[in-house]
Amino acid sequence: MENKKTILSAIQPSGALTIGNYLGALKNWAALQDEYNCCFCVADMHAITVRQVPAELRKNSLDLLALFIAAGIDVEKHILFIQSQVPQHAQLSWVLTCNTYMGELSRMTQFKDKSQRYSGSVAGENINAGLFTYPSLMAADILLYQADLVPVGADQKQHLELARDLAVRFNNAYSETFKVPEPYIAKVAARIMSLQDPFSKMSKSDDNANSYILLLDPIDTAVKKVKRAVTDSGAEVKRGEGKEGVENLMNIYSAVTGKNMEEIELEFEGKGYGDFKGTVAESVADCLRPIQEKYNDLMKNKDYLQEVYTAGAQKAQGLANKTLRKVYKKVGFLQ
Ligand code: ATP
Ligand code: LTN
Repeated sequence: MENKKTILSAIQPSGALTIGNYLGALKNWAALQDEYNCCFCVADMHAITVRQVPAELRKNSLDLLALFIAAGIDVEKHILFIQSQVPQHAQLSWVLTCNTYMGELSRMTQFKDKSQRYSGSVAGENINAGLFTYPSLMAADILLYQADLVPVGADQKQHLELARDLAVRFNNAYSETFKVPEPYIAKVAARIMSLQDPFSKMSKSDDNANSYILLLDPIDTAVKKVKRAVTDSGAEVKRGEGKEGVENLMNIYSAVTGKNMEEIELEFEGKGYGDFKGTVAESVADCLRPIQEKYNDLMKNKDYLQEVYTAGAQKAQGLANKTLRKVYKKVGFLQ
């Protein structure tokens, strides 16, 4: 690989991706490809921290792989792989788990949120140890590749801080082994909010399908969802208190078109919400169309997708094994 810095990121195949995942993650990552060596991972091992239907997990994993490619990730130049096909993730994760404190994991807001959300539901019977130790596996994902930068949405910052703490802790205890990764949180579209409740994040696991736009939603469905988005009783396309719904649509429009918020306010001066929503809906449709076309093409050629993930796993294993060997030696495992 060329002497560029390395970035690593991952998405869980735990459901269909939203436009929030795309604008907050995939799209920004695709833009980093010229500058960095990239490793992108379909985090299927993270996904089983919540019980999955096996056939759906398989479908979601392949869909996600195809969407990475449809979003513009160049699989010739970079490494795109499926986590469970690179056993070093599970292997390093165990060593890191043995260096992670219970207190650190207990403070993770995602664990607190998810265990609360699932208690009382069917999934509540499965608040498992994996959901708790999830951040140690995520740290393994990152540290195996000696990543310099980890692009994630703002919601993952706490997990990344733990990965940094673990790297430093291990280096201090056993001598320099891991690079200490930096978070890379894009300012644009770092948080796309629910279309029905602009105070909560747009999330693919929301019960209300009108709250999110899926990357693979039929175009007319996506358009309808924008038009049904909550705004406020005013009429001005502006940011400000009480205008969170409008601001969220402005944010989506900005991420899709590249226009900044001031330009958007000017563009819609004197126009009502009807016009505004129509334009945003159109821009969303323009954003989704090429991705869906590419995705549909890729899904017609499953052999190609299989070649991509097989080659990806091989390349990833090569890098990951170097780090794992060092770690195993340092902790005292016989060679
Ligand atoms: P869930 O809602 O089921 O917890 P999710 O939609 O948050 O899942 P993840 O797999 O956790 O999806 O996230 C994948 C990537 O997309 C992460 O980098 C995350 O920060 C980013 N992301 C997720 N939702 C949004 C959002 N609403 N706006 C911007 N970025 C997002
Ligand atoms: N936990 C992340 C997904 C994830 C990840 C990673 C992100 C798993 N491993 C490594 C960055 C680096 C999420 O839920 N968004």
